[in-house]
Amino acid sequence: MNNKFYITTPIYYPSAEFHIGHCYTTIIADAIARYKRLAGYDVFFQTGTDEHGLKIENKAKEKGVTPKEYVDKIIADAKDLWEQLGISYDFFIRTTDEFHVKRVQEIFKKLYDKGDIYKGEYQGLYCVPCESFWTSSQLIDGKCPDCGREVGLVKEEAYFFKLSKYQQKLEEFYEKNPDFILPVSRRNEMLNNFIRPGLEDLCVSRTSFTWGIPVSFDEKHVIYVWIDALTNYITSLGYPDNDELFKKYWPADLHLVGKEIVRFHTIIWPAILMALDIPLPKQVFGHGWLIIDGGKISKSKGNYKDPREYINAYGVDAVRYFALREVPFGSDGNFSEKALITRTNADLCNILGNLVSRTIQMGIKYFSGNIKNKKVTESIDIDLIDTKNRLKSEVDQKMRELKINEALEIIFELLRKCNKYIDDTTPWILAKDETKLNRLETIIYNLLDAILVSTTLLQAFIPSTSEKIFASLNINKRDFNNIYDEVEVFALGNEKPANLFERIKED
Ligand code: ME8
Repeated sequence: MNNKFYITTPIYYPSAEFHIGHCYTTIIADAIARYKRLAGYDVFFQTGTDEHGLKIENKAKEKGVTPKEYVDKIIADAKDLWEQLGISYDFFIRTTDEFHVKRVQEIFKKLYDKGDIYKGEYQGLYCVPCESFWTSSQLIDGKCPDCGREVGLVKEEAYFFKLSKYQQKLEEFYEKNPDFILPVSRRNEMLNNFIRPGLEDLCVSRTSFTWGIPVSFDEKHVIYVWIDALTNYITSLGYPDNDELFKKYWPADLHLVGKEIVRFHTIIWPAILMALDIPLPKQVFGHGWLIIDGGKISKSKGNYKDPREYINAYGVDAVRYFALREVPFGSDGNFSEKALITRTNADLCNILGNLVSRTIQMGIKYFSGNIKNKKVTESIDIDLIDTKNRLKSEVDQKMRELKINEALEIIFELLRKCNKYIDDTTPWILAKDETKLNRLETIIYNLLDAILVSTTLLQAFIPSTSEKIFASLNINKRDFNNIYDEVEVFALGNEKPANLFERIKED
């Protein structure tokens, strides 16, 4: 059985410290990676940084340091952020890594030898902060459509990749692989707005800056961003000179990217791979943006806080949960501290935290922490038990469709039902009647059982909270293999559980 799963985030520009938008993609990739690991897959989860280019060269100059010194500092900071967020990446690639530099040069040479890269002259409108060339029709009011700044006319000798040659092959690939791009709307956009109108050859080298990977056979050229950056997904696996990991993990199962770089991942990247004669990734998911006050969170606009401030104030799982739950995956959504607080209070504190603490406290108070299923079942239990029994397969289905927020919604639906079940069965009244103790124990057992199944799933999304719940239940961590194994006796011990989430003041 081939049960590997290779998932990637974009490699981010370390031009400034990372913001909540970068956390968004990375948290989601992490949750998917963890989910697959719990399901028994051999997962390779990669993230990293895209370190070359004029923008970083300029930033370093401003600071009076070398580009490498400049990025090193930001990358150390990024790694600290990922650690604080519990990002379980298997590999962090830097485009300045020596192996990457060497392999990119080999790939470039391969494409050149094949005739898919040739020398020509480039002329275009260039936006320095975005490192993007634009055609005049793409400009908005004569300015860069991404950041709204001035663009300048640039003319230089350059190498080109024969993207036009792959137009038809790309169309055929899209036809045969309807799930290649998700959501479907982005697939249609790529086909109708870019591929069908015709693809132009792509400029893949520059002479206007030096902070990049030199073309090995023509050193005044540096390899321009897309061949340098996109190839990170294969150089990390050893391509082209070492095929051990490459054989094992390629093709990628899922490239997660923001919607603004879907085009690069679904047109340019597949064409490069076709030219190299290697298989295409199975899927590219283009997600929406977190927006602040109607605009994209942006390093150049500086309209954000360091994500660690949110982690310190509200806990890592509040931030993770918000990223995973708040916005339908694929759409744009609003980010604000207020929304983060509201979401944390409503779900993590009122539903999850409250349920776990009430249930465990009742278990301790009424049964000294030892709860067995006395099987005094009533009809009111059926819905709860059925929902719990269906939970895993329903969440699986949502995760297959990458409807991450809906996966969490279903888990929280069960937790909400548990809270209602407590209100409806009124354990505190049963506890006063000696003859009802077996019924009471069954109720607590059902609650603990539902919490256990939910927590097993929640590990992928909010791992540190899940760990605390396992500890309170006094049960070893489970994975999806044994998620429904029956617990004979819950032996909770006698310690009052720590509060999972404190209610945050909303003003
Ligand atoms: O594009 N909301 O790097 P980058 C959601 N180096 N996601 C956001 C976001 C927001 N407001 N802001 C950023 C690059 N992101 C290239 C990629 S890949 C071979 C090269 C996330 O630092 C989102 O995933 O600009 C987006 O695609 C990525 O960060 C862009 O990061």
